[in-house]
Amino acid sequence: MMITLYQFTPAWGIPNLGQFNVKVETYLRMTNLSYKVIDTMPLKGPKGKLPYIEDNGQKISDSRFIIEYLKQKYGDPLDNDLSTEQRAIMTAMQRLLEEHLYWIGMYTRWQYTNTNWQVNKQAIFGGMPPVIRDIAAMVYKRIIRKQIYGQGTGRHNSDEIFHLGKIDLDTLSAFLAKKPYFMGDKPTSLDASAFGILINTVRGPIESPIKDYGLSKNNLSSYCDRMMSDFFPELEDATQ
Ligand SMILES: N[C@@H](CCC(=O)N[C@@H](CS)C(=O)NCC(=O)O)C(=O)O
Repeated sequence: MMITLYQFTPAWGIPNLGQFNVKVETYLRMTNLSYKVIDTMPLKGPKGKLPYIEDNGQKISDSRFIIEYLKQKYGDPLDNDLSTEQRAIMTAMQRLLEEHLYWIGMYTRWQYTNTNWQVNKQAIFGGMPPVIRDIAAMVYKRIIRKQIYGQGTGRHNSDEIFHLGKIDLDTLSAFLAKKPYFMGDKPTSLDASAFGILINTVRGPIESPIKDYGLSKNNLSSYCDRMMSDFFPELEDATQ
């Protein structure tokens, strides 16, 4: 039986507007696992978030548990020869990407400018009938803004938020340095996570100082191109 990946309908010429959806789909492609995709919305998921997968009748939610499951069930060709120290660095980097830089992206989309909000709204809710779409978007916007505030990012002003985001990008750029992938010459699961967040930061139509800053980091920008041509060649032209 084939793995089913549940995620948002693709938009913006990038693999997905959901950073964690890109992460899991990239991981599936990196490990050559066969899968099919079903477009859906977060509320349908077992934990009210995307992505989730279904495999052999079992539903698994959260990209971290999904990847753990896939490693256990289908082997771990990407990370199995890494040292304990390398694994420690990967976990720390993953947390920087997924638990910090991610929220700056969320602020940028849902709160920073009305233009970004309209673009975001269209991508997420555009497939719904008009009145329902507007109500769902309004309700969801309040929920997400509360999340951004609850996490803490939403308590700062935009200059402060982007200042913190730039430190993340400096860190990622310095750590990547001249390597093709974050842990060296070969892709690892950290690249699935990094690509999910970075492609959503520097490509696509969401404009912000953090996008400009990411684009000014040549190694991060060419990293996105490299990952795109390695794992999503069918989309390569759309993002140039
Ligand atoms: N820790 C989760 C995060 C998943 C997540 O935040 N997904 C977003 C879309 S990419 C979502 O479904 N948000 C909807 C919500 O928070 O209501 C993971 O690694 O999968």
